[in-house]
Amino acid sequence: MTRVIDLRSDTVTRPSEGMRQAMAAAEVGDDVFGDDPTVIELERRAAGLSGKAAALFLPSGTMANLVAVMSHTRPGDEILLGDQSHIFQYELGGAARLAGTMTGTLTNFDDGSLDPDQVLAAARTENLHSPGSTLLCLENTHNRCGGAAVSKKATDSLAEAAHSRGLSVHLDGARIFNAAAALGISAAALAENCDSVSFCLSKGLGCPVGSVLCGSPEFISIARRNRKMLGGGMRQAGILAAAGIYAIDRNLQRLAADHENARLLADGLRELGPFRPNTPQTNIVVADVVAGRLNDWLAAFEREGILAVAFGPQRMRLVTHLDVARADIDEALSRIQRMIGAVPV
Ligand code: TLP
Repeated sequence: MTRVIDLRSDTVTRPSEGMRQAMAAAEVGDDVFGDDPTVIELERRAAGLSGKAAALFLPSGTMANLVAVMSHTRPGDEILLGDQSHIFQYELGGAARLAGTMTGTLTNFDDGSLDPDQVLAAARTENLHSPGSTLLCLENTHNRCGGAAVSKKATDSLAEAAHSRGLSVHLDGARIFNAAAALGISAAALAENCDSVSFCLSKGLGCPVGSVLCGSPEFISIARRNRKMLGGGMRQAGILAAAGIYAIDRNLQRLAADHENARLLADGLRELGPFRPNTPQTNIVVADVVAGRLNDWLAAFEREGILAVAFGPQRMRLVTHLDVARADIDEALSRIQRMIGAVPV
């Protein structure tokens, strides 16, 4: 049987044998009572990695962002965010529906950043007629911008603009360690001027589940209440946190290999002709289909055991990760080469 090369997302990684053993052996308590030692240890490490004083373990990146928005704002406030951001595009409007905030979108540049002048122009002071803008949300790496790693300089100037108008700053750092690896800088430095940062354990780090939200102790104690309200209080969560600790110890250092594989994949796709891929900075390849129909290509990929997702009317996304080796990239490219001619263009 053809081996499936699953490039739909870095969320598809399966926990390794070592990770499963660490989970099975985890010491646990009841995290809602605050006495699960493994969760406490994961939160301590996450705080250290992000350069913040406290951290909170959550089931998903979506909940981490929602809890961050809820904890920084009051219902009726406006949050400013990029029009291509995950919070705006892919979180079912939770910021509006569940946090009661209004979204003010700013145009994302292709490099994933925003214009600090647009932040200054858009930030509103509450008055008899207008809501007040109280939060700016940033994203790094930027998913829809092809995994762009946003520089510290760009992040800092956006945070400075937001702070000058009294807004807090939340960084959706679902893949912040990919950004850190690509830029050769620590995640803590990237998030230094953001008031909170979240990151996912279940993407490039290879855990089955889990995200962490980091910030000041005061912010995290508000976030803990909001997590509980949303049903995200977990009990013997140390079993999941153990996977996170294992991933921080073993899988954080290898992300550059995924970036190298993404570059090889993009280079190979470009040479084949029907695709116009980005030049990936991290582990996300977005490729415009310039000959043939996207759905025909995706169906042909699937028949040949290559899984990718649609990312626009004529655009596909392919993501490299822990369970995809260099040899799989070569294999995927040779399978795609064999399809040329079979897919109508
Ligand atoms: N992104 C998923 C899909 O939802 C698109 C993916 O496959 O990339 N922030 C960013 C920047 C993300 O890319 C994601 C997941 C999240 C937050 C949400 O994380 P989860 O899936 O844990 O809720």
